[in-house]
Amino acid sequence: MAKIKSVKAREILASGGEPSLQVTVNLEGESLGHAQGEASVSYGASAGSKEATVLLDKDLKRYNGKGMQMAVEIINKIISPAVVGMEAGEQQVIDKLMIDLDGTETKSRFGGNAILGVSMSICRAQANEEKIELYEYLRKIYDLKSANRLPKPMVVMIEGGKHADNTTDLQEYLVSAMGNKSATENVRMEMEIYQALKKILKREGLSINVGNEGAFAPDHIKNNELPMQYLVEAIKSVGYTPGVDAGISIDAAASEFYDEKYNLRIENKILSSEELINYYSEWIDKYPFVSWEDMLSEFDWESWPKLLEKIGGKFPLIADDLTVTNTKIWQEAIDKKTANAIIIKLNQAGTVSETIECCKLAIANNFWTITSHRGGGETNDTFMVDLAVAVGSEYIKVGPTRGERVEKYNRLMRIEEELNEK
Ligand code: 2PG
Ligand code: MG
Repeated sequence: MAKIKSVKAREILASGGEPSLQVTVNLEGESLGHAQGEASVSYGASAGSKEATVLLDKDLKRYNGKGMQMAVEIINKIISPAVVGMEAGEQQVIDKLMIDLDGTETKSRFGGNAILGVSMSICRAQANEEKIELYEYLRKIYDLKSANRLPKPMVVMIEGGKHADNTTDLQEYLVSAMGNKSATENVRMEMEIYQALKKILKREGLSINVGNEGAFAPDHIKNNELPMQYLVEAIKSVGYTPGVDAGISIDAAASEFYDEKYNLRIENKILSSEELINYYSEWIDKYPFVSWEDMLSEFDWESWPKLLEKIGGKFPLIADDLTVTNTKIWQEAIDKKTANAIIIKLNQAGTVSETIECCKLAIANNFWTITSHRGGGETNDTFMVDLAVAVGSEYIKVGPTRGERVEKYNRLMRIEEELNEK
């Protein structure tokens, strides 16, 4: 056992060039050479309304009000004195203490960003102290029984919505690996498909500039269905079979185009929930889908069960903005037959312990977890990959290019290498 010696936070830059937080934790035990843990926190561009709060400074003279100096102060002056001296191995106790000290439903006092930064870095410090990999440590302390099956990549290939300008209304079109290939082979396949897609978009006269997540963000694409045709063509063009080697996933992030009705801007259509469900339904048997995510708004709960019924068990309907990695809301979603898979994002929950509790609820119900990156404010931290391995996520959802994204796939392949050497 080792006690926490110091906790120190600082402002860093996240992928969009705006601030985020990094936290460094040192443990006592000089003789063992001071284990240290460091973590940085990501945040989203199209966040769900019930996510843990991202505490921002609101000082308009710095970073347009998006600085995180207040969160840094809270960590250094309030959280640090409270946790220094505690056993770093008592992750659940430490997380609970921070939740109680904050005392609000959405961590609005300390900020979910502040609390999570401390939670993740303590976790890493103790894993380092025990000289085991982070995913092994998570399995150990949360008693996770998942096999050494690695998550498959779900790669954002085309992005629109809030992640790019003048492109699709739906936020993400993804290629999800299928079958039993190794993680490394899955990554290779995905990247070959990505490169093939580039050629197809060029041929179509569409831009190959990329959006927030490193996926293509073609300007002025004619409708919301075309990307799926391009993805199927791209999969085939490099010798893979759609529906066997790789399928298609969509994240509509529909809350972003909902205001009592759904506004499909690029098609000049304003649809009721029922009309949108019918619009989507025509795609069900037309494309090799692996999953659909947030096809309806988080403010349109009643319509979700209808869509789930339409899908009829052909593939899972994933909740993200709807359930925001929150065990209580996820339980409600399960009870009301609203969704049957969940996106997992550490910063939506705000502590490692709550994130894993939410995963456990999915595991107990035999539902997929899909551990995910964030849109606008991602960092180079790869904690989410270890988390996905520890809880046995079916997929990790991450963009295909840009350093902060490929870092996740590199970590996945590294874990595979380590497991193979065992
Ligand atoms: C999503 C994510 C990640 P954001 O909606 O699933 O792709 O986007 O982080 O902007 O919420
Ligand atoms: Mg989403």
